[in-house]
Amino acid sequence: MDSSEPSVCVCIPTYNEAGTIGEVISRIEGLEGLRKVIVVVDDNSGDGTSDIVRRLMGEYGNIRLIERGGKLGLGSALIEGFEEALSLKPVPGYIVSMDGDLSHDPYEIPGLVRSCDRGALTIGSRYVKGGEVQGWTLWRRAVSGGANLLARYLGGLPVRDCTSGFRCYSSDLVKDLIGSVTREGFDFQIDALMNAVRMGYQVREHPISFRDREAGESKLGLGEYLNFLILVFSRLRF
Ligand SMILES: Nc1nc2c(ncn2[C@@H]2O[C@H](COP(=O)(O)OP(=O)(O)OP(=O)(O)O)[C@@H](O)[C@H]2O)c(=O)[nH]1
Ligand SMILES: [Mg+2]
Repeated sequence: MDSSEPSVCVCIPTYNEAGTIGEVISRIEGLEGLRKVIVVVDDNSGDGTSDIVRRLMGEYGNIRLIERGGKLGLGSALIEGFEEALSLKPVPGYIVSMDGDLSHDPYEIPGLVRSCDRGALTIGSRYVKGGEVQGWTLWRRAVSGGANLLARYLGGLPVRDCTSGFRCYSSDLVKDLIGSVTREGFDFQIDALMNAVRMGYQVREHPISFRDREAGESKLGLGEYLNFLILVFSRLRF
């Protein structure tokens, strides 16, 4: 192992991602030029997601699995993953968050990490030049586009893809976020971004190609949309 390579902890929240989590982990393990630890935070998935992760733990020595009793929310899973990342010795320089459904391609992690070298947070962005979304219906595009317009203009965020969950954080920023982020669902992404900007951390965007999930089901329900609206309107910036 080359100690001059950047060290990264990849945090993956999972809820019923048995169809894809194995491939996500294998692709991460295949990445070269990074020292890697993978933390999966699984909320008692009924489809055997954690069994797949446990089997891979026997194959690779760098995987940790946090198992929680029930579905407690994407944001709270990420916070637990981040706490685990910060407890590693030595603490990794970078912490990546990503979905376990292959919408985020692990091959894009090195690009995100390189970009984060020049800031504290790099967002894997679908809405900057070179970024794209594959496979979404017009409705899904409109919802995502609308949410990002609201977050950008009402929330005052200087970012095109505020809702992306594919991100690379410096671990210094994560230490500060753990004490300040309060949202436990999908609105965690906006809350974390708002806090990073408010604390003066530099945020960059790096283009990614996002693919609609091919297996499993979306966990993004009506309640998550409502929580998003409440958060954006509660922190209006004109
Ligand atoms: N541990 C945990 N993981 C969750 C929870 N909710 C969602 N996830 C995971 O968070 C990631 C993002 O959720 P998705 O359902 O893919 O949400 P999305 O990417 O906005 O929507 P689709 O890709 O269209 O399904 C996936 O890996 C989910 O399995 C939760 O309550 N707990
Ligand atoms: Mg997804």
